[in-house]
Amino acid sequence: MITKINDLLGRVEAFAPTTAAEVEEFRIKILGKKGELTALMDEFKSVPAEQKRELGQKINALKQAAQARINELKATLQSSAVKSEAIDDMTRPGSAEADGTRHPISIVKNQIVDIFSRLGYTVAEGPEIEDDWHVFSALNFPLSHPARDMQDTFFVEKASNEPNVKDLLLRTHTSSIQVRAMEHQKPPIRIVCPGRVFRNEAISYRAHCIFHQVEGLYIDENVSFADMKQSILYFAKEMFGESATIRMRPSYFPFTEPSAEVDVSCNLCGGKGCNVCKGTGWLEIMGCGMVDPNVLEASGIDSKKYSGFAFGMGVERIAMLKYGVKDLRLYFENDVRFLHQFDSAL
Ligand code: 2U9
Repeated sequence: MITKINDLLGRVEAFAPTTAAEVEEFRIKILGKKGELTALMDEFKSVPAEQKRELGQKINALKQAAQARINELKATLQSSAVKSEAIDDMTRPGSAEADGTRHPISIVKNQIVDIFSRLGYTVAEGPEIEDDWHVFSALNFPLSHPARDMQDTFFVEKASNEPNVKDLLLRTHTSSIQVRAMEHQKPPIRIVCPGRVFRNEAISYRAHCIFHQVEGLYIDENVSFADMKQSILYFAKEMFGESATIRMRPSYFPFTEPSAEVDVSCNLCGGKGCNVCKGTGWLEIMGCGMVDPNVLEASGIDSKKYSGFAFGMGVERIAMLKYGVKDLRLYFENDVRFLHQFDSAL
């Protein structure tokens, strides 16, 4: 019996298969119910008692060695099979990955910027974390204005009690970019300022605490309200179609005087009145006005020599009107089923 055990051990150690199927065949032959090792175990039952200890140990060692060898061979042959399959055919085409598409807010932001760049505006950008001066004081906001309140604006906690460290906040509009431009440039200034803004608002289908604006500023000698009206009409026609018309309603902003809200004729009903324009035939698209002389002076521009106009619009709102999106939160969820519906070419 000892010869049979040693012989089987030798064959297990020398076994060198090339496929996993050969290993399985070998396993059945040795360890299977009718296999050689099972037969040896049966034979072991009738060996004399004084040989049982030595032979029992040898059979156990053989069983363990056979099992370990078979497991090892299975693992190596399976992983090399996967590898050889992977490099099987170098000319096989790869699996197609779906292309991403540009986010609708980026598409519309780029369209707005492109339209104004055709009127000679250049793009200016600025920091999202700002100071009180560039967001409020330089823009003629009175100290009691509600926007300066914690309820409406996100303030950044100071890391130290240094009296010289300015109060920092997340910009509530991109107007701070225009203030910085006026501080560093002499007129003529003709800029569009796209960017993210932050307001402490409860999130709903029509409001979010983060949104995107594009604002514009044009300062030179003799810039008039008529120049502003014509520039905005050009924008409305480029954005909403040649048949678009605009109307202006008087409004109030601390940084412009006079100020106006701009409506565009509803492109869905052609001005007749529908549920999108709530029966009025008009859709509000932006605010605008002549830059308040106080604002020009605060940034070192002579308000006797120069005048200018400014405008501001929410990109989400323009995109909602253009694409008929009813819930603003969709822009922030990044669900590809929503995002893939917009043109990726822009
Ligand atoms: C400077 C001077 C004037 C920017 C302007 C508006 C009117 C306006 C809102 C539209 C919807 C913001 O996104 S919104 O909530 N904006 O109505 N913004 S005039 O006026 C400026 C900016 C900078 C130095």
